Amino acid sequence: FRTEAMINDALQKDEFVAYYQAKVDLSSGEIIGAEALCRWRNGDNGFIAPSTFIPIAEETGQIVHIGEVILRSACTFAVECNQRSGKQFVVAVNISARQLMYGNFLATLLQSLQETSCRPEWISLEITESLLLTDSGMVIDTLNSISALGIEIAIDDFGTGYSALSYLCRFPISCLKIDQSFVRNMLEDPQQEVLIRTIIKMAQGLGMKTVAEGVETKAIARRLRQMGCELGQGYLWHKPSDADALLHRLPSES
Ligand code: G
Ligand code: G
Ligand code: MN
Ligand code: NA
Repeated sequence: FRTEAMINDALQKDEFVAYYQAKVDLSSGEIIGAEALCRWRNGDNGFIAPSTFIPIAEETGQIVHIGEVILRSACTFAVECNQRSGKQFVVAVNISARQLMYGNFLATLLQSLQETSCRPEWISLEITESLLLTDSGMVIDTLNSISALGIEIAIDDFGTGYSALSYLCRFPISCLKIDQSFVRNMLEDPQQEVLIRTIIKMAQGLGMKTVAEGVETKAIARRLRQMGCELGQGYLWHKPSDADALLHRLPSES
């Protein structure tokens, strides 16, 4: 299988890099964190988007190794951002089911934190609803251990999966990321707005935060803030960039 061999080759050549997209506090407009997004820097083909290789890497199990690279980069970046800004800055890492179920994820996580001197509170994890469908005791145990370390767990693309809402109470979830498909047309489509309003209400009732994804206009950001959404992410503020470009946008403490 050609792509599997190419991914192995890329792992060997260190071609997987983390890009970062800012997360913004909708009340203050400040950048308070970032999401790590994997990019494949391929010599012949330029940048290859995750949608083309992540699904394959999940099938082959190579996502475990790619994930380790991204997690390590995210920890290093979190330390740099916290040092520069002097305020808590949280870097979110996407974790797929395969990583949690087949890698020794907790050990990998602890090792990355330790070797980079990153505090657990500086990292958060984004998981998908489909992971919670597995309902395995092992997944719940691992997520509980991660949460006990002080690492927040968010549901990515919330509202687009198939799982029951009851999982929100069974797993240690502290944040819902509202999928960009709801956000994009919210000002033109009253029904989308109702969905967003309801997600925010539910999150508030359960003591969870909300992050809106795919925010591209000031009008949308303003409306989301009025609705009680805490955080936003989108091209309005920042397109995913390399670590240095985002680091230098942060106000420096000294
Ligand atoms: O940045 P971009 O829109 O290309 O990312 C598309 C999707 O790829 C993200 O929403 C996320 O679900 C997935 N993705 C990006 N980086 C990672 C990663 O490091 N690990 C995993 N498991 N998925 C990622
Ligand atoms: O983790 P997740 O699959 O949600 O990753 C978000 C994806 O959405 C990334 O690939 C990122 O490049 C993309 N993205 C982030 N902000 C915006 C935005 O404002 N508009 C659009 N169209 N895409 C965005
Ligand atoms: Mn994500
Ligand atoms: Na998402």
